[in-house]
Amino acid sequence: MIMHKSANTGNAIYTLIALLFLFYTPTTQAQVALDASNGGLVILGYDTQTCSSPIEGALRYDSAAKRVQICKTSGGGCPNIGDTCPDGSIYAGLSPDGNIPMYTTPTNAGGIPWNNGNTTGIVNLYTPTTESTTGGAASTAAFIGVDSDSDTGGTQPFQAPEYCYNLDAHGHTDWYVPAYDEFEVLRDNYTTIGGFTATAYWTSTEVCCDAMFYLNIPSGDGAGIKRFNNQVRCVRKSPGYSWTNWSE
Ligand SMILES: [Ca+2]
Ligand SMILES: [Ca+2]
Repeated sequence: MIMHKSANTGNAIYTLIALLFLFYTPTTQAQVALDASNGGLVILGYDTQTCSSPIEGALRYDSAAKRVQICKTSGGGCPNIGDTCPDGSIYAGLSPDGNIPMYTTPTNAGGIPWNNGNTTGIVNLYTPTTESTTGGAASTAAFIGVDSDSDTGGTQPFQAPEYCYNLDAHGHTDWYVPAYDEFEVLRDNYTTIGGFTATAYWTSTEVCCDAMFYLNIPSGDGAGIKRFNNQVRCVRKSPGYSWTNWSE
């Protein structure tokens, strides 16, 4: 009898555990779509939901910051190359590394040396990141905080990459010097984008001989010695859609 009762108790516990699993639904991954039949679709999601054009207007709960966010276009209103976007930047075309929309400032930054203007103590990085012809953001960042003049005590800046890296314009701080292939996208439509002058522009693609590649408007290129003053035109990339805090 005692053995029999014990077996029954064990079965009851197993049944209870099974029921707990059956009714337990994790909430952190939940995605709920509510179809409002008279127009509009409301999508509710949690942290893992990706913001993209098919779900523009969707709401997401940011569980870490405990706030609701809305998926909306960040580059809307400027679909054609040369269009001025609502934030005041210019749509420049699709990036060569994945067709991501690129935006540029309406005007040049000015003539700036790549290094600190120094003729000696030239510093070269020569890494796959800085020699990339498509990864301007990473290449620009690689020069930030690095000493550009090994003959002078202390740390001297790389002026051109520092300018774009530190630029706070049109509500964005993720500007960089375009790499070779990225600047070619701008050059292909330089008259439509506007603001260019017929001269040499820095790219963030490092080349031999203590130099960075430059591209000329309207054509041509070369290896620009780092102390030269070349024009700079900062760019940034944005997929066009992002999660924005509900209150903003
Ligand atoms: Ca130094
Ligand atoms: Ca920055």
